[in-house]
Amino acid sequence: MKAIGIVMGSKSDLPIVQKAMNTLKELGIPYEVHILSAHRTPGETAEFAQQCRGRGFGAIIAAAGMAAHLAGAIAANTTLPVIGLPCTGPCLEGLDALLSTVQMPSGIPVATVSINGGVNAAILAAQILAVDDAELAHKLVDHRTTMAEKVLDQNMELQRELNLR
Ligand code: RP5
Repeated sequence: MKAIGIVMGSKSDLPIVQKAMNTLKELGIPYEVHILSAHRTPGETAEFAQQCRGRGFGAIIAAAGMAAHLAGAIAANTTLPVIGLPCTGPCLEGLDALLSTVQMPSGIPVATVSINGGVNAAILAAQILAVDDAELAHKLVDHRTTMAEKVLDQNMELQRELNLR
């Protein structure tokens, strides 16, 4: 199975990235995690992106906040699918990162998930790998079934609570 490359612009993004790491782990998908910044380490970021196909990654998750250019900078240097994960910063509640990540010019796409959407970044990465991996596709179906069961259980519990009043 191919691995997922995860990059974050700063260690301060780790709590959001941790959600992606946990989800990939649950699905049994190997990953590597690095701190690389589009602005503070532009050379190393470009070098990483240029090498990531050769390193056996199937997709890249790029998490960054504020004027978030990390996902775009990676996408500019690889034809692997890049998933942008906008993170909340000290102001603007992540809207700055969302717009910086999603508004890519024509020709260099970034598949952007919701602000702080670490879980969805991992699931989307898994879905990309599952295009030609039937076992992983089954795991994703099981994951959805578990989610549905949780919702139905919560609903049953709510109905019980409401009927008690
Ligand atoms: C971005 O700037 C990082 O991705 C982070 O979300 C934000 C703030 O970085 P720090 O100042 O916390 O290192 O590049």
